[in-house]
Amino acid sequence: EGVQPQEYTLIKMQVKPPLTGKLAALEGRNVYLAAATLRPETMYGQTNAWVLPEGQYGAYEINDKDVFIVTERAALNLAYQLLSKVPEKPSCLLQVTGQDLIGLPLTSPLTSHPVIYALPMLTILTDKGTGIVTSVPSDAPDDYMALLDLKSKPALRQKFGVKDEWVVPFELIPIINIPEFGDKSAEKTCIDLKIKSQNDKEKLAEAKRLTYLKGFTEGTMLVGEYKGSKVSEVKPVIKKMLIESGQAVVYSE
Ligand code: A2H
Repeated sequence: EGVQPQEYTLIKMQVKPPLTGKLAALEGRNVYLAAATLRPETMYGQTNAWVLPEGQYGAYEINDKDVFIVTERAALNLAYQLLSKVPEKPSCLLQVTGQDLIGLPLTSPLTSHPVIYALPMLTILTDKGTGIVTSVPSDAPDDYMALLDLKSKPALRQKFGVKDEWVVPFELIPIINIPEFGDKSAEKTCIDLKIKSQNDKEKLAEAKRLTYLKGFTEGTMLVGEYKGSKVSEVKPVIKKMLIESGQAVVYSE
């Protein structure tokens, strides 16, 4: 835990109705996987969501209609932060594991894919953000390696019940150019550093260090309404647009 609070944007990834399986009890509500991100301007490049298979999550009532699936820890923080909008002890409508969420079809803001799927990531921390992560493999080294692991290892897909069609069609979407790193900075750094898997912690930290700051200071948008603009200039604008349009909320911890 840092001394300064970190402000995240929670992206509302809606579970596409009809709600089936364990989530059938929530039919009639708007149910979202709420993913914490520091890079709202990258949402054009989402290819999937990440959940921790053995993670414990709950479906929490945020208001009359909206239900967020997050860790209990995040639900308590959210309840405290949204005060008037949620009861102080958020009501948990349903408890689920990450494994229960794998394969859920989602609609998420800005991405060019009409539907994306919830998939397993083994390195998710349950004491950070909401325990749900949105995946932008073009620009996030962790996302690139976790998706490559699933694409290249049929046994891994089988272990978690991941169907090929939730993974195979989802190619990287070039969304930001960084002069030194090209249009898919995460892929380039993972290849350059010879990163083997999502568990290659030290090298992934180095890849993130290399791309994160440069993406912000030197990146240019390749897609969307702000195509051609600097990332540093449009990041706050895109964040504000997502929040004002009800597609995201602010979350601090
Ligand atoms: B970022 P920080 Cl394109 N466990 O979003 C592991 N990782 C988590 C997490 C958790 N519980 N909660 C959030 N994250 C990820 C986009 C992105 C992110 C891009 C590039 C870099 C990047 C798409 N994934 O983060 O430790 C989320 O991934 C690089 C650090 O609080 C979130 O932003 O600094 C970021 O880690 C927050 O990490």
